[in-house]
Amino acid sequence: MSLNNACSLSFATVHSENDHEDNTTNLNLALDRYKDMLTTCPKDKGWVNEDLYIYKGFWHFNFLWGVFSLEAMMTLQHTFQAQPTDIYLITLPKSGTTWIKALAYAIVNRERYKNNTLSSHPLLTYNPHKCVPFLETEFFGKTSVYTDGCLPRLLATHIPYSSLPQSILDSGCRIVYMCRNPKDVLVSLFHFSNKLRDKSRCRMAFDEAFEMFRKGVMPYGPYWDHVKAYYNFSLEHPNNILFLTYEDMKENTVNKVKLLAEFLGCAFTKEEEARGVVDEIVRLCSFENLSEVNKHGDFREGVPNDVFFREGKVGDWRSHLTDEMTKVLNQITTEKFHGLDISFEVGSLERN
Ligand code: PAP
Repeated sequence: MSLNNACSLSFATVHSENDHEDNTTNLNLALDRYKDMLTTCPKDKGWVNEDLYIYKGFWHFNFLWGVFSLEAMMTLQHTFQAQPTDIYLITLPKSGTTWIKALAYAIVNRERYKNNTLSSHPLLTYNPHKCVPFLETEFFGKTSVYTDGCLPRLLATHIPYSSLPQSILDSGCRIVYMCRNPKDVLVSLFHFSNKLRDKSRCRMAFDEAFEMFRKGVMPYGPYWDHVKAYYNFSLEHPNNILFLTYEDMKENTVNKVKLLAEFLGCAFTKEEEARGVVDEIVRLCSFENLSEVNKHGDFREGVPNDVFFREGKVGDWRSHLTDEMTKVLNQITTEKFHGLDISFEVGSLERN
């Protein structure tokens, strides 16, 4: 990969120029089914302001941030053309999305900003979510915003494995999956949701949040099914997908950042390491730095930049969950992850 061509805030058309007729037919059928489904499928009032709907066993927004996100996801399944050079950052919400976006963006674009990191790096001005768009919301429907034709395309998504556009799986592109201890995901989602709730909707109690999470009701959840499907995919395709945990990234940031760069095809050279480039990227993307940069302003209407930065710690669940709640979530995790080498103890993913 040539770092000189790395991508800055790059969007390109979602629709392939050679959209096949079959795809159009399949898409129309899927969208018809979707319209029927919306009237009958299980739905839940959700965590923030939007209802969640079940699609293929996972909970989804129908409408989010100005996009019909379920419809967008279905459309993407039939029309999106991944490229072998693409990089996809996949997470469940509250699992380290903002951080991994910042890190991947800084790594892939480091040549571009090497002379002005301290003053005008985009991450010192823009929320990482602006630098790396979400496939299903920010990217969908855009045709030429920020198009500068550079490669690789760096995109993020929360879409579950079973609904990922097939072209992403077939293209052989790189996927980074980051997951986090479910108990910390629950706590993070609880605070995030309460901050974003409309004034007309009262704050959610932690008991209520726990109950929803336990039942699997969270955007793009159930948590366990999302993680497990990508974990299994990573076992089958170890060269295409890097499976990371937030906990490991937190504990071994420098090593994991080097590993990430290597996986993304742009390993740090000895000379870069000696110049302190790795440390600089770690500092640039640190919670301390990014939370300061994003103290003010809005990511979009009703979504302040600072809502993506709260504590940035491992283990905050200890100050929220009762012993009984801990027992219940531990038990579900043990059962669901039985036979899988997934643990949120630091250093547990030795194969990485
Ligand atoms: P999203 O899916 O809505 O984008 P996401 O970024 O995955 O959210 O998760 C937010 C969590 O990551 C927050 O965790 P907390 O609520 O437990 O504090 C947030 O503080 C944390 N976070 C954001 N940026 C960073 C960072 N640079 N380093 C470490 N943690 C971070």
